[in-house]
Amino acid sequence: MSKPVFLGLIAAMLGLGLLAVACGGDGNGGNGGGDGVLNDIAAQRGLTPEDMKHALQQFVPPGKYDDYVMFSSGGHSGQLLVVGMPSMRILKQIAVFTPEPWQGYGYGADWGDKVLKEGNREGTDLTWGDTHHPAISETAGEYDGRWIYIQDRANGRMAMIDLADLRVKQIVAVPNIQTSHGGMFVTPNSEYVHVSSKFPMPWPPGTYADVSEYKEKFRGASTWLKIDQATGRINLKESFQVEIPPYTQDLADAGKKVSEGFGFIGSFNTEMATGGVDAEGKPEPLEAGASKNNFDFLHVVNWKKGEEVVKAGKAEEMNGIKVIRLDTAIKEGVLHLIPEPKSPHGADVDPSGRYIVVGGKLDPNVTIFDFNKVKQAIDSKDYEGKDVFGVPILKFDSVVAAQVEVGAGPLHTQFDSQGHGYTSMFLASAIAKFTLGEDVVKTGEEPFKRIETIPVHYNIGHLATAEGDTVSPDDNYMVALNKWSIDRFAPLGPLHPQNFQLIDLKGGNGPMELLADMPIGMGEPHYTQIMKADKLKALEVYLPGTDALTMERSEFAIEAGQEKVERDGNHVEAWMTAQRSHFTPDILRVKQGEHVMLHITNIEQTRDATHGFAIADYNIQASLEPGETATFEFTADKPGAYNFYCTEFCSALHLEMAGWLLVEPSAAAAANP
Ligand code: RUQ
Ligand code: CUA
Repeated sequence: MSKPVFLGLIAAMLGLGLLAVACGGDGNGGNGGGDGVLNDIAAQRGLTPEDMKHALQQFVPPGKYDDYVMFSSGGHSGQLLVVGMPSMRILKQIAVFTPEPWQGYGYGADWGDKVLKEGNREGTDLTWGDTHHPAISETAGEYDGRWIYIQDRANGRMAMIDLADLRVKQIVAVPNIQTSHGGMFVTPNSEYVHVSSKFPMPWPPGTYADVSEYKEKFRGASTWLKIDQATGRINLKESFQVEIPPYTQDLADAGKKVSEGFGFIGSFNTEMATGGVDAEGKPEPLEAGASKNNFDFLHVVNWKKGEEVVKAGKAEEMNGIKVIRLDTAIKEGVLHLIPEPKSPHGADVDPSGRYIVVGGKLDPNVTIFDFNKVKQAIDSKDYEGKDVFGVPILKFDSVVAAQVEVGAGPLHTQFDSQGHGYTSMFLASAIAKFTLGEDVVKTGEEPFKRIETIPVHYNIGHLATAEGDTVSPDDNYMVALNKWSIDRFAPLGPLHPQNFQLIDLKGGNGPMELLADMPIGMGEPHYTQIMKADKLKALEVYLPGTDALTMERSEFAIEAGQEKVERDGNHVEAWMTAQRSHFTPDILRVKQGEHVMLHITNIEQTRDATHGFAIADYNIQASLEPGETATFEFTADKPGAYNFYCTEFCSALHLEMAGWLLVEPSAAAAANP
């Protein structure tokens, strides 16, 4: 909603008698006019004028679109959520790592089966993921609405979703890592999407080591996955990794503008604790061992230099990806460390690219590093020493810009375009707003100062401003992603939903104001990116005969009238069409044990004319979007007369859109029923 319209609405609302409510009058003086109606509703529902104002700020009338789309991770659901903002309505769940029946993902159609299968590391059979940090592709540091990437925190994988049709096209098991955390982020022109390991694993990968040899044998990796500019897919051959020490690598962000070409990865557990017992044999819980040091390390990775090192042939191929080994990374100046206090978590780069804000979970300050100083220190080799692996450490005092006391448990920081940072505080259940350096503060406020704090409900993890990870954030909305909801919703059993809260930023001029709660009852919606809705330019229908995986015409696509069934020995292959309200052919006769391939083209070109395809007892269910061709392949091992039907309510005769798969029992089965 544009500002003048919004202000007009508020003025109209106030004119309609809400001021009278605020003043204790009844506002019902009219003779049945609109003023009385609004006041009656407010009185009946126990709403304050503030509630009414917030409702108007968030309201999107029926049939109107939201200003923004939020792409939110679906946490343990393994999926990606699309939420409209400011209405905070879930618009869609996109299947990513977990089979999803509505979209027919992982239930027999070739698109999903191929993506899920190819995304499995050798020897694994995963059917879920923990979606964590989504990253929209960027051009010149702005979200460009082409693709979105998201990682599987649990299994060290990542997925690419094409925003042309909002379907996942590729899952990559990232080599040489087991769990993932830092990133995903894309570089400002989508050259790479980055993901790093969370917990280190024995290296070289494929070997076994006990955690008693943690320091010597375990390693992490910072992974730079090359994005194919035509398709958005990852090209592993042109990707590379940087081997990093066995600290627990944490949040990461891409340099931009002045810091373009660099990536920043926080870490904790530089103590390299593993749980179990300490050096003297006394029990030492992992979290205690990992929180002893006053400083951990922010990793500074020069990815442009990394590219050169790979080009110069100084990287080793390991499991299908080029790896810059740790000693090479040190020698070539690809990796530097900066001390960061105390059990740090978020590492976020501001829109100017100059400031890197780090939140230390056990420190009430955010620490703000100045990239200009970092660059200078690297160039002049102004080191305080090296870590135990020989990685040079920059001097904290020569690269820090400021520390700002924000409150208890600072985690993540987002930004507006006015030179403010907003930091989530898990322990304080609040967001603090502060100023960055005077070169970016546009409001005349004193630099590096806390301005205000707003409580959230409760225990916030990430937060996101509109267009928040770009070089030009919008200053209107922020969403708090709260881990706990406690008493905010009806009692739903011991497992509570999590809570998104919509906050009004008022153009960066504050005070911040809480507008709405939104329960999320599926997994932990971990992080979100919020993009202007008009950047989403999705297809309305596919071109006739499109294979949703390749986005090209399927070799199995047919037009109406070309339907056929062919047999070759034990193999039955059918080319079918789906159109309101009929499958052609609608009777398929096969013999028990035969290998069956069905190619079904939805020959519709009408918006929203989706058909489903399900066969009883065969665990087959697909969604065939207008124009799509999909293939199903199975062995007709269960004899019987099976009904197949369209699972999408597509037409008045949708219930009649059905047919038969007749599986004639084999002689042996018939003789021995
Ligand atoms: S980070 S727990 Cu996004 Cu706060 Cu992973
Ligand atoms: Cu096609 Cu229902």
